[in-house]
Amino acid sequence: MTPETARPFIDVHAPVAQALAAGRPVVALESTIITHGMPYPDNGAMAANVEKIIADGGAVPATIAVVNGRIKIGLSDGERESLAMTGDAMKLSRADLGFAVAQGRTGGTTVAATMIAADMVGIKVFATGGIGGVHKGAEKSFDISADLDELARTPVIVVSAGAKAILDIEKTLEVLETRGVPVVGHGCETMPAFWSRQSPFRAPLTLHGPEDIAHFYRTRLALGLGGGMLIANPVPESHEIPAEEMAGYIEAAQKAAEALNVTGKAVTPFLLGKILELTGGRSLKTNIALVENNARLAAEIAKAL
Ligand code: PSU
Ligand code: MN
Repeated sequence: MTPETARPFIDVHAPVAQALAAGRPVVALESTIITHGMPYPDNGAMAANVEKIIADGGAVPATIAVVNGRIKIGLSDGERESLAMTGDAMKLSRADLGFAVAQGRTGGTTVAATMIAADMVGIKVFATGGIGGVHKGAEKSFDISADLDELARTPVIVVSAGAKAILDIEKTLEVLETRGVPVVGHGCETMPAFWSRQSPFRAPLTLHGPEDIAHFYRTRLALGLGGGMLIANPVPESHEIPAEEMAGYIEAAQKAAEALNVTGKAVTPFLLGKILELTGGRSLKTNIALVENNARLAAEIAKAL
């Protein structure tokens, strides 16, 4: 739960505040995907378009970020566009969200930090592309995203296209199970892998449609089980890049990261950038399509709640 003492640090954009006060559906959006996940100007165009999809779907979009130390729940068009152009934004997770506020810094919020901020104002649904997870080679590097812990503790529904295929999906699923996070395939029995509709792993749970997802969320709440849940929504077939094809690009990107000794927070942005390069921009088109697809579903879930 969020302490009242957080309020003075938060700016809720007027349309979001009105919707929350009236109990109308709101969908949160992350901003690391804007600041670190995609190049300019595609990032800004994607962010604007995803907001529009949510609005067209009958919910109010709330893109979350930290701007000059203020936690922003919903951005104006100008704020969103200048965030897209910022070259030196921080990448903020639970560990550094408070630092950015204390130091008056600007940063994109990851899945973890976006969940925290959404929960502070009572937003229950959040759309993203892919969550962070257990990186390949984590048994050596210990690189496990804080997104997984956040899913275990913060009661927000995260709509994703699964875990990025640059991760170890099997270990990511294991950690989520250990931490008690339900992982729900939306209309699929197989866990999707971000750019691809299929991974070699089964989706732990399957539900069909926003009504059943909303009902499951309410039931968990009533049972006092705590924490969030992950919805894995496969990328539309028309935009999929088959897993066999992605595997080569991912391996090459991983090799490049190792050769350049890329570690810590830089790993995910580096791999995404490298894969974009290797696919000649095709991975970016797929990334945009799957975020849009998730935004559509998230709006439906927010309405069902
Ligand atoms: N999805 C994308 N691009 C991204 C991310 C997700 O398509 O850049 C971001 C999310 O914000 C996610 C973060 O929370 O990557 C995970 O980073 P890390 O592995 O360092 O925790
Ligand atoms: Mn990491």
